[in-house]
Amino acid sequence: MSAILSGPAASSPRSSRDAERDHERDYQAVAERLERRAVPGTSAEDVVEAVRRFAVAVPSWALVTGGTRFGRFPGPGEPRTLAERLEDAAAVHRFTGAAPRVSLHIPWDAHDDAAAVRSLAESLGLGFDAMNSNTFQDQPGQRLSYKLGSFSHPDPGVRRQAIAHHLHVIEAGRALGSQALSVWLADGSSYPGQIPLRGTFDRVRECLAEVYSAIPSDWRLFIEHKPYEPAFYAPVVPDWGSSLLLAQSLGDRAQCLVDLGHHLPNTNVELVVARLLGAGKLAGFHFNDSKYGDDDLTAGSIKPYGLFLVFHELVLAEREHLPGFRPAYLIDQSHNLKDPLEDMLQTVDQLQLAYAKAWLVDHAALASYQESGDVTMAERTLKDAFETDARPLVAEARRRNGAALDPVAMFRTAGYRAAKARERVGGATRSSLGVPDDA
Ligand code: LRH
Ligand code: MN
Repeated sequence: MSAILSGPAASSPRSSRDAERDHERDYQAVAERLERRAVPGTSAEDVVEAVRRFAVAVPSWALVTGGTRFGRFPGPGEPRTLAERLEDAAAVHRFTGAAPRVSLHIPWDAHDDAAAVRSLAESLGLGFDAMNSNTFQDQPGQRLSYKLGSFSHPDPGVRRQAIAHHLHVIEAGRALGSQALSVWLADGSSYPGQIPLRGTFDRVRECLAEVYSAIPSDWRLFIEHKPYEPAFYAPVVPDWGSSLLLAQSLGDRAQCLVDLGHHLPNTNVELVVARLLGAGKLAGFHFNDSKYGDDDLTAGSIKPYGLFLVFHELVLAEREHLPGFRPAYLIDQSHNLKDPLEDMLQTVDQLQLAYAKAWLVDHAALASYQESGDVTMAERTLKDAFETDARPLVAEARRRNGAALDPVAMFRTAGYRAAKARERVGGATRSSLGVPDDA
């Protein structure tokens, strides 16, 4: 598979041969510069092979237009069923070579024939990553409401119902070959005095302990913190500290998942990552970007240096073979304006790029400047990697993985969306968040 356009700015489409030749020249240029730089472990070949191993899971819920409470503007040809969502997830892998797994959300991806879903996924070259539970919405016919919480709810009946839901999600995941349960709770309060701040946390710990005891021995439990929304005063799990307390109280296979958008403005997220890595409790990530709140924008679109600094902490841990280092890389975005698949392709590209740049860091020099207190040179060493144009390295990694030099260009040239628009006629696509269509 080869790109037609070389570089997003290209005004007129170029033949794939032209694009290939441009790519080879760009690759040679950066390979020559890295050779001259002669930093062990950071040659073009080293970085390309590292990026070839990088993989991220696609969230099923971001394959349709998301929307906000003010509206949703879906486009033509969006997936209407789990099968069509798997088809589109497979397209992300085909165009990028780096998205071999999909992460499902129950009941948004509820299905009654797991064997059929599993064999369809396998036929599409896809596996299943973490399963996501949902006690932040009431389902039709649900006996007890989660309006005032789930695991923290004052009514033990609601807590039991929420535990039963999680056991159901584990069963669904076991049948699909998933090995992780990811739990984000909307539990919390919007007014002072509404809930007992310690009691609700204790209830959550007790319920999570029951769920933890039910996960298969080769599974992990991911706990996701969030500083606000829909609770606008005191979420029960607002920050990494609360998540870490829970994970440490549950056991080794309970860890903390970092959704990049779940931090108050100006939070040093890479520092949070370093703390969780140091505690051996980093589950992994929900990658996205944000300017203000949980905006769920394209990763790297607002704070690319911040994303690089997160990957710098991850590559440090990977190179040190940090014990227990097995981060799950997942995307969690809500695509409101762009084509959901184009947004996903851009996202995977940005993650590959941040990872490649983190591999380019001259770690030995950085460590020596840090030890000698040479602040300027320590910072410059990081910036040198970040400011290196690693795009040809990432494109080359994709090419060697049988994917596109430029996934978005290939997606457009292939006319994937137009073909789906012709195929997928009728039957509403509904946003997972139940946002009404403005179409
Ligand atoms: C909560 C969250 C969580 C998902 C949901 C779709 O904001 O990040 O990870 O379950 O988005
Ligand atoms: Mn998330």
